[in-house]
Amino acid sequence: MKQSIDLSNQIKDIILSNGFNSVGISEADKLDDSTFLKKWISSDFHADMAYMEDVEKRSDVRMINPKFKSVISCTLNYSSIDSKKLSIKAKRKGKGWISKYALGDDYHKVINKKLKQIQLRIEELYREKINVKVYVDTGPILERAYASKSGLGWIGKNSCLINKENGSWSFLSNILIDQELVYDKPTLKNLCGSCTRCINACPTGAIVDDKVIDARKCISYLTIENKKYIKKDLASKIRNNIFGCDICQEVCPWNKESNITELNEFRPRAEFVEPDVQNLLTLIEEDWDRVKIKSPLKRVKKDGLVRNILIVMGNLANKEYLSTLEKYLNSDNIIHAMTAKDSIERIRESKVS
Ligand code: B12
Ligand code: SF4
Ligand code: SF4
Repeated sequence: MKQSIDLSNQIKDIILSNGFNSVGISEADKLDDSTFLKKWISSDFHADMAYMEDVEKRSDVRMINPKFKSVISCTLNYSSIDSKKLSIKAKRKGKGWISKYALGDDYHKVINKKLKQIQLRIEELYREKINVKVYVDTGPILERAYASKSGLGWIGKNSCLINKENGSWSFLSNILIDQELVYDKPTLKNLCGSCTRCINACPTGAIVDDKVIDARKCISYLTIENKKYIKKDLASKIRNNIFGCDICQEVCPWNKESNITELNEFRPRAEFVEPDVQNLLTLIEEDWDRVKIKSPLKRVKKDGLVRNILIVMGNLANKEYLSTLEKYLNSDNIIHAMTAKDSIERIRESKVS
């Protein structure tokens, strides 16, 4: 037991010394949350993210490898701008919004690199060869549920993992290991209380129940994962969100005083902070090969971003955008042409939410 305590503490020290904000350890067994995931899938809330359907694997890491005994969950703060900067304020100034998590370098690469270094150091702690696997949104793991189980926070009504000290602006990642460690106590206290700010603020009504998101309505899904045409009604509710959506976290009282990350890689690129949508469109059309380097924005591809900016132009209801939108009416890209037509109508009618 003593050895296990020492090793658990040494592993935690390694992780924290690599810049992570918190770390917790839980036993690798079946998560109670599998019932919620099952229900979520059967309600079609996962839209066309078919990879989510492997419920058994996502709720029990031993399905990845039966040898795994411990799940080490880590959080890393990504908030890189003043917490007073909000998407809603940017909209009032006629500006667009790119989610805070996407302002710097792609977190998958940044965190994976850190985790690989940590993996080497953990392996060095053991005399015999051990099995270690690292994940940051890169495998079938219910990351929020494991993080909560290892005491790193509670799952809020907006379904995000919230920590008393750091709020919810943090990425989650996991290290699976075939060694028994000392397990932390789960976070049992949910500090949302009677608050419903996130539910009330969601422009599309995507938070359909406590902790339940209908991805088909979620702006984050619509602007990142979905590459299709977005119908006019739904598009008009996307507000000024060009990539992802921060609204249900911006309104959360636990994020009021969030710390700014010290990580260089997450430093915001000036062109993405409260962007002028016309300038951003020009940048993406003319300089995409440079813009996409290391950026999470490349997930939606150039065509997806252009579609999103055309939607936002319509939502900002600025008549100055009409001439730009008219140029897209004859675009070979049918989604751009349809989106531009809708946005022109919206600006002319000025019916925006
Ligand atoms: C698919 C996915 C999405 C989808 C679906 C979101 C969703 N809420 O399910 C979309 C594209 C919409 C999305 C959006 C975002 N995502 Co996302 N996403 C994921 C991914 C890949 C899987 C999530 C998942 O399994 N969803 C299925 C649902 C059922 O599971 P869950 O969200 O974990 O919810 C659990 C609880 O709510 C609980 N539960 C459900 N119902 C009930 C009811 C009761 C009574 C109880 C007790 C519990 C309970 O059970 C669920 C399973 O454990 C994870 C990475 C990962 N591998 O986990 C990242 C992840 C969740 N996303 C993340 C982020 C940052 C975002 C965005 C903030 C990005 C943005 N700014 O646009 C938004 C936030 C939107 C939101 N409010 O959730 C982070 C969250 C970090 C955090 N602190 O919570 C993760 C963990 C990625 C990472 N590695 O950091 N995402
Ligand atoms: S990310 Fe935006 S659209 Fe999705 S649930 Fe939160 S507020 Fe609603
Ligand atoms: S806004 Fe309120 S209800 Fe929503 S997650 Fe934050 S504390 Fe919980």
